Amino acid sequence: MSLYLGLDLSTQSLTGVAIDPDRRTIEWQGAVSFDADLPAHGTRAGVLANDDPRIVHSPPAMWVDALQILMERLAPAVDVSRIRAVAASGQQHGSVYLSARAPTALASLDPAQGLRAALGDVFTRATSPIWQDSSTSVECDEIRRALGGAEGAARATGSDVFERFTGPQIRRFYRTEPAAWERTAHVALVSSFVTSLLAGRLAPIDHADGAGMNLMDVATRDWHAGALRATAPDLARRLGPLAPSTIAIGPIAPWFSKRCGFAPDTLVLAGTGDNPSSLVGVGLVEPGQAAISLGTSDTFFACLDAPSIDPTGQGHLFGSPTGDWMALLCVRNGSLARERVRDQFGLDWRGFSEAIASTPPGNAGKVLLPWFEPEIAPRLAHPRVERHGGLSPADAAGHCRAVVEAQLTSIRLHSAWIGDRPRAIRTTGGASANPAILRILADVFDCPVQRFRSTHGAALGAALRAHHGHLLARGEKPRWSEVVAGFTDPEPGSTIQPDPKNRAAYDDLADRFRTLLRARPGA
Ligand code: ADP
Ligand code: XUL
Repeated sequence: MSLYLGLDLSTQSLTGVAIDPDRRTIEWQGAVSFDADLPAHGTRAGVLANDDPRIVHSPPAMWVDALQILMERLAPAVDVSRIRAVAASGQQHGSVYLSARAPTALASLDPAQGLRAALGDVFTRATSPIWQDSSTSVECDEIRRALGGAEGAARATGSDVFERFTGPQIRRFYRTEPAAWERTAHVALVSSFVTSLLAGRLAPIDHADGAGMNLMDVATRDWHAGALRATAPDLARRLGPLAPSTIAIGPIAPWFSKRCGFAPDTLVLAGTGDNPSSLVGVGLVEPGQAAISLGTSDTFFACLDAPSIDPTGQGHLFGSPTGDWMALLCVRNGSLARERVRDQFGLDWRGFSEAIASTPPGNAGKVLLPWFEPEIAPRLAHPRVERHGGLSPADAAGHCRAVVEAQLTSIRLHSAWIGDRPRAIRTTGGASANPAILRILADVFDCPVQRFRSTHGAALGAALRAHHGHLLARGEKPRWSEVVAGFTDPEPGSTIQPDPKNRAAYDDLADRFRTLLRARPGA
């Protein structure tokens, strides 16, 4: 009967998932690929080329176009009038800069026009820095100093100051383009921007995604006065208030009801980050379990009932949409590094998986350091690609295994602060469809790996949040465990058990990796 729609605006695509909670079914899944469906915007893997490899931006106008296309694909496939609520998630940290015209433009989107034309020119910055950007080291140093060093920054905002986080990105914009900053009346995150389009009004940034900005005080869940001061003048006004992830923003904008057939009272919920949304989408609504998302970035995360920060300064504390906390480790060289190795040897995913299967666990000692781009965890300002243990440049199968073993071993080492070795790891993201990768994951972590019906954990999480928020708005007291039940149960018979015979090989690899990480690059 009632349907709920979840959207995820990620690095390379916009995905939608529509669910029927009564039947516990996924009624529709669809995606708009930025490169393939919107070639006019000129992105590769969702981002714009730049002469400076540290600068990674995407055009927000492309995201507006993607939303229209997704709706055009949804409308003939699903009875849109049955959708009771919509929620969105977005790649974290990326920022959208809007003029003072934005509230009026959002409130008066003309259904006779395409969404981008209806919105008009509301951007004070034509491109949005996204999470892959690493151009703000100077700004990071300044903000870190103002917050009392790396530990002070992490205690205040949940993370040391990171290049991709929104605060340093805002500071760089304010410094390098002061006139455009002056014209900027509103700064949105990707998640709050999509939500603003859906609701036809400026939507607040939620506590979960807000924790990825180096601007939110994790103790009070309000803006941190010292961080605001260290970032840019008059920032609080431009950011607007923070809000819990569960609040309703209002009914869907008439552009969507008139043009796509949504009921005018379809509720729009607050947006959140893709990782917090995935936490719900894989069912981590109670503390004590862990998950990995193998998407454009690889992220390892867990739900916490109390805030905790990484003493090594490489991990993050974000909010969970449930109101709990989330510990997260983010690896930039995820899917794109695997694709790079795959393409280097002219393989497809099947060939890549067969190559892995043809090599022994531990790769007979062959190791690849796979950081083709600057890395987030471990924190590396420059790429670092090295072959060790006799891995020859022409060894295709050795490289396929080595890139995955290196990524997952590195995640094992850098996620140790999150807690004991997990009892099971839930998986999501595009590469979680690959059993060869999941087998290595189970062995590296020496724990069972669980798979799900959908690899779109963030979009599914958004749909589940839409259902939860709709029940709340009706005055009910929904329990998260009941909202996710039936959607986030691992696929029966799909669990991959670790092979105890491989334990020693991966303990050895972890030791070797630790030593290589301590060594000077290239030594
Ligand atoms: P995002 O983080 O942008 O939402 P996705 O979760 O959609 O990304 O994952 C996209 C990535 O999934 C692609 O870049 C691709 O490398 C990877 N992928 C898709 N299918 C497979 C597969 N069978 N094996 C390994 N990786 C895959
Ligand atoms: C998390 C991070 C990425 C983005 C893109 O800190 O930077 O995972 O959210 O998915």
